[in-house]
Amino acid sequence: MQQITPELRRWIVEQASAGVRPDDVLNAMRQAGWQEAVAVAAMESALSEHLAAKQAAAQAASTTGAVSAVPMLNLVGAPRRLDAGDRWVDVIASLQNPRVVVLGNLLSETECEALIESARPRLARSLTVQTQTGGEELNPDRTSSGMFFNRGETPEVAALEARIARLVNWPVQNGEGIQVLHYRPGAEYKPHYDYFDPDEPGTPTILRRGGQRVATLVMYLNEPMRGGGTTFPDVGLEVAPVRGHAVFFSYDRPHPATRTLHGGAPVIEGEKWVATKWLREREFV
Ligand code: PD2
Ligand code: ZN
Repeated sequence: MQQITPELRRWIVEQASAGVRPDDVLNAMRQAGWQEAVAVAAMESALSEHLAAKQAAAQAASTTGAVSAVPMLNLVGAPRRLDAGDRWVDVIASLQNPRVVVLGNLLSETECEALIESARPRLARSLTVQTQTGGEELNPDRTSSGMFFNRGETPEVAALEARIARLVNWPVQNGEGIQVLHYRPGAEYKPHYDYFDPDEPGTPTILRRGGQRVATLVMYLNEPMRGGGTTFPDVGLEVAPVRGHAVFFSYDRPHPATRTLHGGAPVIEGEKWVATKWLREREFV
């Protein structure tokens, strides 16, 4: 009786992956001198083993929460500026791992002022999503105050959302409403991840509204005199808060291996205003 060798198994999987029909694979094996029964048995075991391995890999990906695509700026060819539809946006710096891009001229001075003034009367002490329950809570690590705009709430907000969508190649519908945050001297946002911790009991409830967060854009609306940078402690990076600039970062799975730990450093002098846009895997409802 002929033996099914590892080489034969590999060859069978290669043929099947290349789209060769099972009958043609069998014929080729017969012509190469394999007995009919051995050829059939080899086909069945090689292909079922291959399928099981593929299913295990897919399962592993789904338990780590990995996503197949994330928002991305098109930096192919190292452009100095990017066409964001109604505005050219400057590329100031980028990092591959974690994926971080610093942008200039994303917002005009007038837009920054308008966002601050329309947010100001609606500010309340910032809450964070409570992953224990899916609700919201006061968080001592986050001493800013803030508010959310609804998506498309004003023509200015809608224009900014369309600009961001074009820039990062991600649908407007997948974005949460823009959040505006205000930090006074001493206020900070201690290092954290923006994705929802898959191990927390409230996370499945949060994910029903559009899946995981996969990217963040923090936009600077003014300039504190000192302090208030956005820090990435895993890589020792600090982005200075410059009016109209923004920092984009993405994460393809909800895991510290993405190195997207980041925080808002304490404001030392002056005040700090930012607008944050979080992007979800799917339509945010
Ligand atoms: O205000 C910031 O710099 C900052 C830092 C970290 C904002 C956020 N995270 C956020 O809104 O998630
Ligand atoms: Zn954050």
